[in-house]
Amino acid sequence: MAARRRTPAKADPAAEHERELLRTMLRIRRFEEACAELYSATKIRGFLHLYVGEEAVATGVMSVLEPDDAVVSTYREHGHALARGVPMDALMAEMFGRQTGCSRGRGGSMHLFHADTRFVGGNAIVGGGLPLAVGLGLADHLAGRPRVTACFFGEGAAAEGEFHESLNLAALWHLPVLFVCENNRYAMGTSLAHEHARTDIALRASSYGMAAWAVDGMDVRAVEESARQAVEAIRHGGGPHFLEVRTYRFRAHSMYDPDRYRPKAEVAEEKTHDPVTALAELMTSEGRLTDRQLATLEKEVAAEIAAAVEHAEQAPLEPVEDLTRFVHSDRTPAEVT
Ligand SMILES: Cc1ncc(C[n+]2csc(CCOP(=O)(O)OP(=O)(O)O)c2C)c(N)n1
Repeated sequence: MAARRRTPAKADPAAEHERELLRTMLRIRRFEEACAELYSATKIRGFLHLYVGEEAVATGVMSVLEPDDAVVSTYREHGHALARGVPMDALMAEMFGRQTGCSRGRGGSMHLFHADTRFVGGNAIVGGGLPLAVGLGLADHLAGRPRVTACFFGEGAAAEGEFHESLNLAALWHLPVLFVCENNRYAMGTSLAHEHARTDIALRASSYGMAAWAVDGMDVRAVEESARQAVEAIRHGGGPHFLEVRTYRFRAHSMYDPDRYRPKAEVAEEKTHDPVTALAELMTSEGRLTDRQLATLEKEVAAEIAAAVEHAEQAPLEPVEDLTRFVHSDRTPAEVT
């Protein structure tokens, strides 16, 4: 990061808010880096899809949601869960497959779930979350609840039938759903232009008659502003909205992927637009973040991650005799919603 100005930041709410955005992005970045290391150490097993480079998307969108809103996610979801407020201890324990994990160790990285924050879950099926979001939106619409469901998915999902069915019904029934397409330009090893006849995803969404636009996903303030506009409109009866958030993943698709399909120069160039560094540098240059504040932030995040790893290491596995528990819910639909 560039040399920092030494002027102390004044106490002002806007600066305070930006520091919280920075904290959220740093928590995601450092959590993901820790997961990569723990995966190499075989502490975390199974599939692991990291969100490094895309932090501004989850951070900007979650920032404008209310506690009663719902979030539907993908298999690249640690960042969504952290930004939504799922406790880090419960996330790391889930990575380790432990009983204190947010899905009791039964879901792992791709199936995080947390009822308290209405984090309705990750989904291993590309596009699988979109119909769920439409269902949640329909339930809220019919019950007259002023809630929004935010649905995250990659641009790869826009090539799936579920994408079109979901957008069509959401528009037809005027449902309170915010569709957030995280366009990182690659669906595994397949680039946008190899997969889509039209690469303008927002334009495609707008053909269903909903407001849809593209936003720079490396700029958390731009993402937040777009999400705020969209969510306010949805809450005031504006029907579904669609954000195509243009971003880039800095790491491979998953820990199994040798990442041979992207030119190294392209990856290097995209890394110069790092959303975390960009916000820190901007705040510093505008006098809203000091060296000391940034160092403290990093220290606090590192301590939180160390505590989460310690918690996960110590937490028990589910006993085998509990294997069939929770297979069927004993809660009524009214209790669940
Ligand atoms: C229905 C379905 N088809 C294929 C796959 C295999 N698959 C897993 S991830 C992925 C790429 C999806 O890319 P995108 O939606 O752009 O999200 P990203 O991984 O870039 O975040 C594919 C094809 C799957 N999980 N589900």
